[in-house]
Amino acid sequence: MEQSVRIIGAPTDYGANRRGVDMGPSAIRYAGLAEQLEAADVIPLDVGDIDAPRAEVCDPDTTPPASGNAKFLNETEAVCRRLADEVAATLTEGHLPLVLGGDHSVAIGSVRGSARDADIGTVWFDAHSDLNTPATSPSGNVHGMPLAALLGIGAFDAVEWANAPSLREENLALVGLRSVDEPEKELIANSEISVFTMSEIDQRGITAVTDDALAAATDGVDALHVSLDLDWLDPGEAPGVGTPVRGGVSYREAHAAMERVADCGLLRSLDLVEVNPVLDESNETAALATELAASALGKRIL
Ligand code: 6HN
Ligand code: MN
Ligand code: MN
Ligand code: MN
Repeated sequence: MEQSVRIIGAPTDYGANRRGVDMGPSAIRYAGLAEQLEAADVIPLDVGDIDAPRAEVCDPDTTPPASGNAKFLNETEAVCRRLADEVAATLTEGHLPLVLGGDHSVAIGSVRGSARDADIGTVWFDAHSDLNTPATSPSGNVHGMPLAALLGIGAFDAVEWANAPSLREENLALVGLRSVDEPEKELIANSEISVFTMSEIDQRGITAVTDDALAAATDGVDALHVSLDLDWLDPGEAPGVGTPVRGGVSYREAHAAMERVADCGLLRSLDLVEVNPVLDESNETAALATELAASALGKRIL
């Protein structure tokens, strides 16, 4: 039976300081997502976007956490709850959920939904480690915090909805890091999270590193969630992101990694996040996102 993939837009920018990432789902669809998925021999279905009120009509400071700073937490919670329900329902109906961000805070919802009826591991392809808590965040932007929420650690204890662990440290692997805040470094050093920096990719190659990340994430679990932040790639390849960091993976390395994801055979759910068409050049970052999704879902050159 052919795999069907349900596209779910999560048009948020609450978690990032940049207006424009809320237009990511439109940009990725416009870049030809459905055609790319067909080229991967999967059936694209589209449920449209999760309801997300515009940031201009919301108050960033409602219900701040007991300690620290986390902006738009009410709105982030509402969107992530809706998204988790949609992802879980999609899986129950036999489709693979493909979530289009929006900023990376939406992964709190997609991972929670994917983990509802299965024991999952996650590979996080990103320039950043996204392990801040409201207490450690330098920005107050929740897109820098989703992994802390999903692991149920730190000051998220004060925010009840965010503190429902959906992942275990030993089944979480981060690939492509090159921007890690000091408190995140400390957290990583005292954790069982598998971490692969750009330096390790330089030394060992993308295929070996990705295979190690997949092995760690899937050890002893049922299935795999992949979260792909487009700022994982070098800004020369993916300029349309809000927090670019030089020295990321190349076009071909990114495809090679996604091909390993497909080959592992355990992919259950996928995020494409942080595409910002306002900062992009001719929608090329959105187009790249569609291509990488196709590779992760099995598209091959021959
Ligand atoms: N992202 N570490 C920085 C912060 O504000 O916490 C940047 C986070 C970027 C998050 O790109 O998904
Ligand atoms: Mn991220
Ligand atoms: Mn990032
Ligand atoms: Mn385990």
